[in-house]
Amino acid sequence: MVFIKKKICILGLGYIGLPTAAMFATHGHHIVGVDVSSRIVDSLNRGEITIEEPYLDPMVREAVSSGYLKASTVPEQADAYIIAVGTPINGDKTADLTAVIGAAESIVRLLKKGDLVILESTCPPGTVTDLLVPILSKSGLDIGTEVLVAHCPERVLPGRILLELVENNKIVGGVNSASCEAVRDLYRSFVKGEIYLTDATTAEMCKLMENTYRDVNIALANETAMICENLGIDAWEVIKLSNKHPRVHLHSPGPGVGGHCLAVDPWFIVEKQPELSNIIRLARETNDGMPEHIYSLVKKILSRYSGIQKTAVLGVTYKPNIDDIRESPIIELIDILRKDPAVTTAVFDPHAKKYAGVEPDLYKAAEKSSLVILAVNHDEFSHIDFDRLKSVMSHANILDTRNSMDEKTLKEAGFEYFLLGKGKMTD
Ligand code: SAJ
Repeated sequence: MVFIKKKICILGLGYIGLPTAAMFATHGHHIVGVDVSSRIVDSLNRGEITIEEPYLDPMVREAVSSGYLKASTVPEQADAYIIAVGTPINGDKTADLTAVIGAAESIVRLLKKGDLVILESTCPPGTVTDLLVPILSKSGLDIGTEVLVAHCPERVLPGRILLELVENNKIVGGVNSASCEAVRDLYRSFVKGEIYLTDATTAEMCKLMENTYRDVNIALANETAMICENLGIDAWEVIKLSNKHPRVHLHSPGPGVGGHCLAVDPWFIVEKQPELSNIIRLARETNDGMPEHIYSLVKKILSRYSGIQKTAVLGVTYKPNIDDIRESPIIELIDILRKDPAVTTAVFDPHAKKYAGVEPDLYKAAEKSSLVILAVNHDEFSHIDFDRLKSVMSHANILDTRNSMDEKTLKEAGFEYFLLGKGKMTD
């Protein structure tokens, strides 16, 4: 297949827009990356990136220095427009589509016959037909014949974005089959996975259901953890053995679900179908309750000592080895701990540069503490010097919320080891 090189305007240079821009640019398309933040635009034009993602840095540098990728705060006329702006959640758990509306409106005057408009941002079902198409129609062009439109949800995992952009299967939900085919041909320039064609609302719902499926399963794992704690058994053993069944795949419990995807997307379904979304809502609430549950474990462990006790939280990001702190349940946990006058809390995270108040060093954070809480299983935390750690702590207790530490090693080093989901924490 011969790929026709296009000029593509990518609106939104965040976790999805920037890697997508770099990918298209290194496959011979001319890319104008657009962001409302002049800080992001200026650093990109210098070939520098503002997010942490494996392999992204050299790819962006190559794309910028070759002249195929440039950034701007205003969109330019192009053959295709990809909207990859954020869709945050409002306080009432509805989708905030302000950035999608802004991006769509900013390209209306640029549209011409034959252009493609692709929405990658995750949106409530019906957004393309009820919101995007009416805005684009203001161009006076016929949507579906003169301008081709599709929802093409991003499905890549932070930490593996560049790999998954290429390898993952993709869903293209067009307003008609001409839109589906044109958008498929564009993504074929780098996507090696299957590309499935469907309608826009189905594509929107697929994206939301994928993350909802995971969120509901994690809620089930978290509920299992709390039940097993009360039963005095080990949830991790229950999960490991249950997963020996060929049709069972229990997920892992943890201190909650973070990130801009799982913690947000299920609400976009609840928003549209509140009366039918009971399991989805309950799963969200269960996962949102995990920081409070971890706090209750902390209190049990610390109740053995009198006076104000210090805790040290290891990790702030929403998952390991990335710098993303969006919707991180650990921030919620730290806030809960800091509201307790009987507890002081220090924090260490080698990745979370955007979180204020992080100690520069793990052992400094743990100084005079009675409990270290392993909140995120960053690779760095698998090389802790436990003898040194114990020597700086007031009481050698560790609460592992990820099942990522070796109980035997810790016990040999003189620690009391507590694990989320395992047995009764203390008598
Ligand atoms: N988590 C658990 N237990 C588990 C798995 C995850 O507590 O068994 C927690 C993690 O600690 C984290 C959260 O869930 O806080 C989400 O992490 P994740 O790795 O499951 O997913 P995300 O949010 O980084 O990326 C998801 C992915 N969706 C699916 O796997 C269905 C990704 O493919 C999507 O592209 C992305 O959302 C997105 O952008 O929507």
